[in-house]
Amino acid sequence: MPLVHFFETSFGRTYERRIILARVEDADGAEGWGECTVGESPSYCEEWTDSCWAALELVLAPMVVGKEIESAAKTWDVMKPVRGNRMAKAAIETAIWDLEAKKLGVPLWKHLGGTNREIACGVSIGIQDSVEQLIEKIQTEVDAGYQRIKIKIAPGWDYDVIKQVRSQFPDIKLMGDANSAYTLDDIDLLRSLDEFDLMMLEQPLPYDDIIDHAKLQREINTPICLDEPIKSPDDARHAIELRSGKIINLKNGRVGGHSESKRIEKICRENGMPVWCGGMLEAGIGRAHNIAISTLAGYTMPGDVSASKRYWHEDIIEPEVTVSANGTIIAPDAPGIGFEVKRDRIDNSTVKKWTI
Ligand code: OSB
Ligand code: MG
Repeated sequence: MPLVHFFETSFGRTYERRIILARVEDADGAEGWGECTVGESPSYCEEWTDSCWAALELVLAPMVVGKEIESAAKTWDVMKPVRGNRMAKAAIETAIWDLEAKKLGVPLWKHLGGTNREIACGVSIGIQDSVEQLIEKIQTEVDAGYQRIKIKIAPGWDYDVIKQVRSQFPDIKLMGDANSAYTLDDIDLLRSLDEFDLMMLEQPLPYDDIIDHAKLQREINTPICLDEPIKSPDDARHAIELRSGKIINLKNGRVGGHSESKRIEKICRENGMPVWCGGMLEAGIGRAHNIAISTLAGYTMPGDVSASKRYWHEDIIEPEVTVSANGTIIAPDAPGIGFEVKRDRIDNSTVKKWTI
């Protein structure tokens, strides 16, 4: 699926997405849908589209299909013998949650334990060809009502860019996401960003680090938000104990699905660590799952969950995800993910299909 506009991070540009969807069916013929939120190359994390396809086809689907699973919440345990591969696991795991909620006739957000039906939304804006373009894009999103603006940063697209953005938009909730583009050697530059009153600085240091982030957090005032390194409840606990940051961007795919997100949300809520739901340029099914999980009480900050039309000319769900004028999304009340899956739209874009 081609993106409406390319998305550039410190690790590169994405023009179109190759997305794996998982459809599960139980013995009664009930169905559920999940989306593998992995990237096309192993640059955000070790997993990528083709590693997930292999993991799903050769290991995970054969492990789950035909099993009696007491509840969706137990799916994680069935796949536990497999290490890592969390984004692949999440495709199946979230599909089974959708199936279970549909069978029970309840909206997924309620079934997951959500309490806050109207979720707060922010946007993530990639690196642009010019600062003028970036400022134009920010203006569009501020006008649309989004509650906070995240801009991608990287060496050469940091201090001066943020300075210009800040002077144009002195009062918005603004943050930067470096996707691991810096090291502790850049501490002076990272400290200099303190003057812009950023809501947070997301993942400045290496993707697997929580030690140097703790050192950095002691040296700067801007709250650090961790993304890439938090893959499990233990990772979240360790980051809290080490004070590696003050906020967590909690991505369903990165942690292996809804059950693990729920466990991390609980640990963070009990320890006063705010979380928000991150995005991976999802199509509608992944987006719908993000909306559902964002309704949990610990998700106290605006997430990267935004309208379908920012990404797609035509999404794969109906209705498409829309955002209110105050930058919120209301979780749907229909059973399961609460959106219709557009089978024709999916079939027309499908290049490979495998059934077990
Ligand atoms: O680091 O949050 C990130 C997209 C792809 C990979 C990593 C990230 C992102 C985003 C986009 O920031 C969030 C979205 O709008 O889906
Ligand atoms: Mg990030």
